[in-house]
Amino acid sequence: MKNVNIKKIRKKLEKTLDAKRYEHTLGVAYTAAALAMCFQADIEKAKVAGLLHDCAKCMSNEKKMDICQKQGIEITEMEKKNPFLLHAKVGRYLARKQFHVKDEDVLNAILNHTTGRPGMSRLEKIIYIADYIEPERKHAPNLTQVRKLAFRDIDAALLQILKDTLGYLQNIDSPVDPMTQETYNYYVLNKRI
Ligand code: DGI
Ligand code: FE
Ligand code: FE
Repeated sequence: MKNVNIKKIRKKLEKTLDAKRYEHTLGVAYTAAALAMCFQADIEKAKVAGLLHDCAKCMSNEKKMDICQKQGIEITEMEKKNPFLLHAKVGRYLARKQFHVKDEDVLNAILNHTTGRPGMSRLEKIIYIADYIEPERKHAPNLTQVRKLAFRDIDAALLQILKDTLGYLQNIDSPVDPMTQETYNYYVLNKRI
């Protein structure tokens, strides 16, 4: 990837993210790289997308909303009520503007890492899954099985994570973003796409 210096990205993130988020970020980057090796995806893109997926996570809600307003990024009703969801959209924006990422697949992987989307690319699936299974994650249901499954059957792992995420959100009575529901519905019907 041209214009992208992984070391520089890491240094910058170490300054802007809190310690816990930075550790999570490194975990996602090397888990994504391992998944890319396993499924013959671009390892460098996996690392960059993994590093940058949460680059807007430690920004205040006000700042995220402000960036969206100034940049003409649409804020949905769901995002207005749950502004943390915006870290994906704002993350994509920062990846392009501050980290000079031009690759659309990497930018999409950042944009869709929280809710997923119907018809995800290989790289988008890798980041979505790596975010869920990276070594620092401790509390997700079925984590041991999903970690093993991810390296054997990426699509089965994706569906399991979507299912467990919806179950978790229902359990804690948290509103479900229409995109999260749509993604699940899509992959239940299209198990191997
Ligand atoms: O940023 P991270 O914590 O690393 O991971 P993430 O961006 O995937 O966010 C994880 C949280 O997002 C997890 O607790 C599940 C939640 N989430 C995913 N889809 C939805 C959602 N939360 C709400 N309220 N609605 C959703 O549709
Ligand atoms: Fe995130
Ligand atoms: Fe994350």
